[in-house]
Amino acid sequence: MANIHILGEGAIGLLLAQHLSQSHQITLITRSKRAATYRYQTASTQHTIPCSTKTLAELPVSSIDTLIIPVKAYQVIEALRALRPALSKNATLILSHNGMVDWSCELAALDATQSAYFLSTSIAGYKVADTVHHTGQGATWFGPLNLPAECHYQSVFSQLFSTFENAQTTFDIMPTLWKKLAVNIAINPLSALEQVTNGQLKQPKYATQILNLMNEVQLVAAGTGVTLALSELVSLAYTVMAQTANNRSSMNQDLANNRRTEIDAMCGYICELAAKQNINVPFNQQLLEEVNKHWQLARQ
Ligand code: KPL
Repeated sequence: MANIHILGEGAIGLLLAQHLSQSHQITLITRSKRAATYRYQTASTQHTIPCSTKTLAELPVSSIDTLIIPVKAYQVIEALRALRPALSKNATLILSHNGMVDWSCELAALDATQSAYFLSTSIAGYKVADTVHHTGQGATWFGPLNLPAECHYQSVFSQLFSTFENAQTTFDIMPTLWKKLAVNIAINPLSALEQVTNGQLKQPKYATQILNLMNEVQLVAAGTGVTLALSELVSLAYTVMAQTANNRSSMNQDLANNRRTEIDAMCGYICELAAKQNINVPFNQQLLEEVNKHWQLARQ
């Protein structure tokens, strides 16, 4: 039984906590000290998630053996910097976020004995107060991000995630991150702007826009040396829409609750790379602008 620390108390963090608590000890790292009882709910079951909590200030130096960071894309770098001193010499670090974030400097700063992995998951859920509602399984991929992780990723996966539904390992996680990016670009901004569930995006009226978005992702990915088939991206997006049909995407929930969105790490990332490659990406550009405009208006 490992002692696993999970940063934050977001929906994905709580879903991971629920799953991992079946065979491990879970500590949630929370922003402030409070005695909360976190609950897990599906259509047929509801129970308390067995876990303890600690704030960052309560974590001794070099005390964490396994750390999962399932936070928003715009929180990842700050989290890595804040938590690095708390990692033990042989720590296992697992990143899991939507969109693309350049964490290369932070990973390079890890000790040569500390392993870093990525968990890419389209498991779906949402949180109301301290209850996480599990609404869709999606698919999960796990792979190494640095040299020490390359030796151990299969055994870390068996220890932590092999009992996850639809979970697999991959040695080369980058194409997986691109595919997840594509899925999020197909689903999140449109579902947020239209205020529809993921499943409602299967309506024919959205098909051309989704195809054009996927085409732009494919072109930009190719410019970075990642070859992806357009048909695969489109069919993946529709598979995730079906697997998470009743779910409101994270961006849908963020925009509806006037919270900052991850659009910069999704369409914004595509626009940034496209500019460097001299490629036009009007469909990603339009969604980037619309979502940001929406959020700016909500903040006023
Ligand atoms: O990752 C997701 C999100 O909401 O951010 C999907 C896969 C779209 C599930 O809702």
